[in-house]
Amino acid sequence: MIEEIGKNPGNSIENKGFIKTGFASIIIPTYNENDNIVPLVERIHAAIGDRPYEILFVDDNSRDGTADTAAALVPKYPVKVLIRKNKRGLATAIIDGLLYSQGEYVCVMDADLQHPPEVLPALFREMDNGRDLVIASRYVPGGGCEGWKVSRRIMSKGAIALAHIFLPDTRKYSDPLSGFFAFHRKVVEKAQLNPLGYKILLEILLMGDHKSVAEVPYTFVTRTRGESKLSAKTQKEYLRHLASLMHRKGEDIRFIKFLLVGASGVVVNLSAQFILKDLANLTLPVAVAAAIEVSIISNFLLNDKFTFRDRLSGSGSNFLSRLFKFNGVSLVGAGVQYAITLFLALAIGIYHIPAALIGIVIATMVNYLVNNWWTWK
Ligand SMILES: Nc1nc2c(ncn2[C@@H]2O[C@H](COP(=O)(O)OP(=O)(O)OP(=O)(O)O)[C@@H](O)[C@H]2O)c(=O)[nH]1
Ligand SMILES: [Mg+2]
Repeated sequence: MIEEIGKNPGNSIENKGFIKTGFASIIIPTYNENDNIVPLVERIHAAIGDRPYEILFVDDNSRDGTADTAAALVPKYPVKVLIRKNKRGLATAIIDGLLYSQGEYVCVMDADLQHPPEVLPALFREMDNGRDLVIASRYVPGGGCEGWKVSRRIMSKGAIALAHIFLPDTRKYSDPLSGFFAFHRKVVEKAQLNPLGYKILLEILLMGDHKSVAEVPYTFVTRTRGESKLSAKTQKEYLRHLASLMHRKGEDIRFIKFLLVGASGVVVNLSAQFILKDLANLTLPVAVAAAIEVSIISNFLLNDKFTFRDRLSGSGSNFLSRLFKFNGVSLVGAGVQYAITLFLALAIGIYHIPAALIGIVIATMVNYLVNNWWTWK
């Protein structure tokens, strides 16, 4: 009744059995959730209606009897219990659940009733309407978080903002970090999933193959039984997961390209200044200003053709509007560099060369982030 599962090297999702059409597999990771199991299964059963389904608990060897409580429900409900003896984390528990599940449709939710099972019909309705991934979202109109302190709200919104900034493909979704979602199995069939920590949806959104995604609102309610497993480690894992996804999506290479273009701009700037001042005999103020503009335009053209080429379709903006935006951002960047350099040198007393270097680094980051977010959105 309880199946012990070993290590899954490479996070394989090649299924162990026969896939049933129209069938829903609800995968629930558990760690010390004993008191939540019975009400959770009863509420899922009541909410799901006529749809054939199974519930897979993937338990990381809880010490409070979670697996036994779940196994005791097997005679009455379509429940499977998988145990992993060495605790290996939430996201990989979902992957292991996938491996042993049989449904064409897969739903992921927490065990602690913070994800109300009564939302399941809305998720499956969207799936029936042809969506291949449906997110239960806290941040679309009608959704919310019950009883969260300001600090938890800031953490949640901050984590989403990081994803939106550094992984631009997530910008379409208001809750890419939700732990409650449903998807068609084909979305992940060929995906190379390598998640870390909690945010399996982020991994599926970025590495899966989906064409139509919907968000339906829900309210994340307060946990009434059991304890939260969120910790500082979870937050660090999230940052490492972000970095790993940035690498796999080529976002780190994009930043390196932007730096290379910036370096080429220095050469263009100095060459143009030499030509305009020494060969064309313009006055110095005119030559300096014109050379700066020439390098901004050259940087723009290179970034447009090289760094952000993949963003040109569907960005909604035309060439001239991107050029104006890039010009504006470059001038703001120069202002940032100017202000930081003077502040560090005059107010803090740092020698002006390292002060300028810090100014350049910060201004480059600002330029990159704003252009990434706005010019080539
Ligand atoms: N298998 C497995 N499940 C886990 C692990 N850590 C957490 N879970 C389960 O994942 C779900 C979410 O964990 P929670 O601690 O509730 O995290 P949260 O909902 O983001 O945080 P809270 O609002 O504080 O409860 C629950 O069903 C947990 O039992 C783990 O290491 N392994
Ligand atoms: Mg929880």
